[in-house]
Amino acid sequence: MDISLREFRETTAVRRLIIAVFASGVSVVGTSFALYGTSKDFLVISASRVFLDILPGSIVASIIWSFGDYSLAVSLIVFGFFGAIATGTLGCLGYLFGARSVESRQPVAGTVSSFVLVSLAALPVSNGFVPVVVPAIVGAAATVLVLGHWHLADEEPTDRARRSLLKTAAAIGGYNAIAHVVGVFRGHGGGLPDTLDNSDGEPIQQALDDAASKSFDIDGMPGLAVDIGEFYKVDINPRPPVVDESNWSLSVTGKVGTERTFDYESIQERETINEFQTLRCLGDPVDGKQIGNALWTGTPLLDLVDEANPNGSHLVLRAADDYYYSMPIEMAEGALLAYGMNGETLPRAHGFPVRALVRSRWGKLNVKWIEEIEVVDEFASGYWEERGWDGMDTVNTVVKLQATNRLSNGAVQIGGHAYAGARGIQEVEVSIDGGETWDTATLADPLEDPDTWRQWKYEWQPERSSYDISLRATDGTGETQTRIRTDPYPAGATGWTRRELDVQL
Ligand SMILES: Nc1nc2c(c(=O)[nH]1)N[C@H]1C(S)=C(S)[C@@H](COP(=O)(O)O)O[C@H]1N2
Ligand SMILES: [Mo]
Repeated sequence: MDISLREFRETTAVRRLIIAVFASGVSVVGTSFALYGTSKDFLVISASRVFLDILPGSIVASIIWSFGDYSLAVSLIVFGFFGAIATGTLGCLGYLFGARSVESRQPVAGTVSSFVLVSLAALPVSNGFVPVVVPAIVGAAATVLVLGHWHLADEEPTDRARRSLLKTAAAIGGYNAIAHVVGVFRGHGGGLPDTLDNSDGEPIQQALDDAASKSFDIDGMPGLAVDIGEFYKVDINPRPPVVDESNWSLSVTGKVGTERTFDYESIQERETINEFQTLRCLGDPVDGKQIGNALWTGTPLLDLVDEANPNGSHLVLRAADDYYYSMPIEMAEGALLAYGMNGETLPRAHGFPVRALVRSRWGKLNVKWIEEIEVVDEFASGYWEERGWDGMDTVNTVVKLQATNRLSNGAVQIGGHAYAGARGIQEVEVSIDGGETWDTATLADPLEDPDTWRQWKYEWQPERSSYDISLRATDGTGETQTRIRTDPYPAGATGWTRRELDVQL
């Protein structure tokens, strides 16, 4: 009798502890989410960043590059779940430790100690002290609400005690549900202003129409201008930072005669350039999909720098998510500060309010959510360079095989885009017999802007049921791609594109 009563008390105690761990941890994470949305101050975001930073660069890259739109949400939930368990466990341990080390006022001592332990543990993975304070206070409050009557577990639990525990748990759950909704709302950042001035929208429409008319009509293949929804994204965070354009500004700092600051409106009032530019990620394999081309609306980047009278040799572009890249000033020749994409306000995922676009280089230099351009004396590295990547050169030549179709006349049709930065594409060659013989593909008319990809297609009547396809391009300088295949890490993928194609005869 005595033993079973003790067991009963112990299971109640364990249950209460589990509820307390969840209530405490979820309240920390939920409060942080409600306060900061998916900005870098959100503990789950800052912790995931610290976590990614201790992994080797190539692994970080593959994690980041495999974050599709859905895995982004999933990764947040997974990180959030484990974060809640960890902080909840610490919060409860802190409480018990505090409560047991004093004779009276145990709930007060427990709460304080819970707060202190959670704050200390969260500090190394948070973006400063401020983002920790309120979540840790709320977490400690949830902990004392559940554990505050801990001694109840030493007595026979009454129905009243059980009911009040359930009520407390429900209230904390309700609070966190609301916090979650607030966080989701903040994370989306609301709608974007319709700021792209379309009064001289003619050139934008003309350019998009021109791209559409030059594009081959091939099933399943993107046009020369990729739709915003289809455009690849690479982001070091699971969610893009939400930047409020009315508080945003871009400053030119460092080795300058006079520091300059530009707000969103003043950037748009400057000389306007509408220009296609292709982006390709340094981590994109030969057969990968991290490439796209869009019409960007913006203003020349170096004009802003010039107005500050620079007297250094390099620039460091810095962003709201602490991403940065430095480069020699000459490399930014022709670079844009873009606020429009395919005739729309630059989407948050692609850098709203303003991003940099640097010609002919790997995608990583096109700093999104840019906030500062610092003039310095020497190369000052960049986010991926710090992680072992090495790709400040112009892009490697690549051929993408993006569509394989069967036409109504029985022919096999293949097509895609080839890209070599501003070198341009002179020729794409196709081999359907594993590289024995080569034929030239048909090229679509090029876009007029320098750093853009080119469309190719090739058709033949099949006689076998299997084809070993190889593709290689020759850039505008007459250089044909090397056959040697290398991985993207560290300096960008090289080699010909190959694909086995089975055909129904
Ligand atoms: N601020 C910031 N800029 C950034 C990145 C980032 O994570 N943060 N990713 C870079 C990388 S690696 C690439 S390939 C391009 C991708 O641009 P997109 O997402 O618009 O396609 O943005 C670059 N600019
Ligand atoms: Mo990239």
